[in-house]
Amino acid sequence: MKKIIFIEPKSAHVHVYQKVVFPRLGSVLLGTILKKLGYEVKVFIEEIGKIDFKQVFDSDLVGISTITPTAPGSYQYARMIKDAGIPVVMGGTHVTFQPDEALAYADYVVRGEGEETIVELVECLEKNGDLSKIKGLSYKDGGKIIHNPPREFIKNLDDIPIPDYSIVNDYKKLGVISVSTSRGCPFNCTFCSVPAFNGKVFRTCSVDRVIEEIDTHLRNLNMNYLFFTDDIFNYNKKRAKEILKRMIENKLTPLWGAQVRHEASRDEEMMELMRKANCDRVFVGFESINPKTLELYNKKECIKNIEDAVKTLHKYRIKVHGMFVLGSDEDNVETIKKTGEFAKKLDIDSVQFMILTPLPGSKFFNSFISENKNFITQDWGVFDGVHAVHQPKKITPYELQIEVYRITKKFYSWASILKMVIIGDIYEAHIKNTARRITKKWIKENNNYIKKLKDDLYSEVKKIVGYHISRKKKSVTIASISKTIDFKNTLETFFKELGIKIVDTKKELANILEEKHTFLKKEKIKKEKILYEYLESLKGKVDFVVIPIVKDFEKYQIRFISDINEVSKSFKSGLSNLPHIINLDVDIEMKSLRETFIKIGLIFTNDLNKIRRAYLKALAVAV
Ligand code: B12
Repeated sequence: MKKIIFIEPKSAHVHVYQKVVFPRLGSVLLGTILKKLGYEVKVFIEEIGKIDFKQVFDSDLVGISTITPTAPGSYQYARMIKDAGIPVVMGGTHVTFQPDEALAYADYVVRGEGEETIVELVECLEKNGDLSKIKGLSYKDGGKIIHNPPREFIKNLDDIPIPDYSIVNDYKKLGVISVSTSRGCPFNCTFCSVPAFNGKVFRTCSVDRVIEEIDTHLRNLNMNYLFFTDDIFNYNKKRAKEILKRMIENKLTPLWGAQVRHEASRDEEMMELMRKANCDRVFVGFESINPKTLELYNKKECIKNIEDAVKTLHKYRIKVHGMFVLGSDEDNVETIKKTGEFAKKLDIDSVQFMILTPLPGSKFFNSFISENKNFITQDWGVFDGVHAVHQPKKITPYELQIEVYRITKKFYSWASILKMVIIGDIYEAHIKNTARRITKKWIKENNNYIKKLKDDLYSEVKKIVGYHISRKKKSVTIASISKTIDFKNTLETFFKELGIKIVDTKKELANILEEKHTFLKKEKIKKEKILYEYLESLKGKVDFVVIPIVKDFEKYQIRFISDINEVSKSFKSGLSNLPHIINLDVDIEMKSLRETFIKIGLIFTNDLNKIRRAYLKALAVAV
């Protein structure tokens, strides 16, 4: 075993960071460790430049670093390289939580931190040793998948060498250099994979080590920006201040950015030091302005925290990159619109309005799986925080996608760019313009995806009427047959708000259902005749018979539903001018009620705003 190649594949889709390429540290670190052990190592970061597959196919082992949105591309490369007879090992956040899936493409999966595991694996392969001894390794033995026990977290991060970026192909193209000074996050946000991957203990390397690393990179690399990859750079305030003081003392002050929580801004000395150390901006996970969503995310933050943090950071001339995660079960179109307005009002410098995504490793993902919820797509490539991949409670995926795109486009408007030019902040104008262009490119490239979301939403219309229905049809009757749940008022309010005429046919219906037992026993022909006569009696008076379907229906009610739908189909309601049947699933737990109303509303109008207003009015009646 002599030549080892690492690959960090790129995302399949445009994302807001496309123009500021910087690697995750995984491949560089592992490559550095193996180079120190005498192996010939090369790292290809695909976002930087093309992978030289000649070198890849000439190597003895290939390591592929994977996060969820880059999994499809990673698996393709793994299969291709493995088929060429070269052993493939995968690592990184995604495969750590999906090892079985990855072993369908690769020979080995390193779960969790890879520094020690990769060394043991390489040495074991060289001497054809016993793989079962290697902690944190998953592999196949005679077709059977083996997961060795997990490896403990590395306690002292000073044991990890300073990443040698010169092993990265075209490393000179790297403008931004990542430096990791800690691992682990004591917080537990439900959408984040970090607590499960790096643990909740805040593990650090020494301040000396941090300063040595910054100094090394500044001397060896033509970097113009340093990004601290710590999940919370300021978690240990005393230590963070020590790092900043040493950076200032040693004049190691390139432009830099770091991820912090709002609490950082409460410490004016910290602010002062960050200013003096030439901090360009902080990346802050504000996540939401909806208190209920912040609670759902377990974010331990309130809106005032966000406002105060932005004001203080700006006071110290530190820019703010605000990261928001939209689309929780407590979010609706209004909260999304308000988030966009909030970010503009607070004059946040740059933003990422991301869409809540069930990422493997996150609590949200685990609850999704345990509650048997369905993803909208199985394509990990769109689990990138920019595509709607799940169905929240209070907004349809199509609306979520469109509204997030709208506030992003609005935030990075020409006016916002012009404002930067007028105040002479060309750097910021450039960032906003780049984001505007990426957003434009994204919408163009993802037209089909959005069309699919729209089709899903309009699918009900097609399912119900099967063909385009004239919007002239404007009257319904509500065949409410449930003895326990009266949904009539809610529905009537909804349809009235949409300007739909409601015809009362309670009496006709009651007549049919009165003799429920006989209805059950009656021969098919007789029953069809009764139901046909009922629909016939509504001809010209009613365009749709809306039947609210609730879970606790008795047998005869279920039979009634299937029979009347049968009759309606067999007499092709549309053609025979008999009223159409609309089966309306009334999910009292409100899991998908909103989606049902939106879909029904779309039968009568394309105006989603109007349907939303009607739904909210109807809801007020229901609760
Ligand atoms: C830097 C960073 C970025 C950068 C660079 C991203 C890039 N080049 O892909 C930027 C800001 C651009 C970014 C963007 C995004 N990111 Co990001 N990012 C990070 C961050 C903060 C640090 C990564 C890092 O260097 N870690 C430190 C090193 C040491 O860890 P590592 O790279 O994982 O490597 C270790 C192990 O994983 C393993 N390993 C890794 N690779 C390999 C390969 C082999 C062969 C082996 C054996 C082992 C191995 O061993 C390594 C050493 O222990 C992590 C959070 C974190 N704490 O890791 C999030 C993180 C990776 N990002 C994440 C996400 C979701 C995104 C986005 C999709 C959404 C967003 N947040 O905007 C985008 C889009 C990125 C894309 N490519 O599509 C998630 C991924 C979760 C998942 N299930 O995949 C993370 C974990 C954050 C989170 N909150 O969950 N990100």
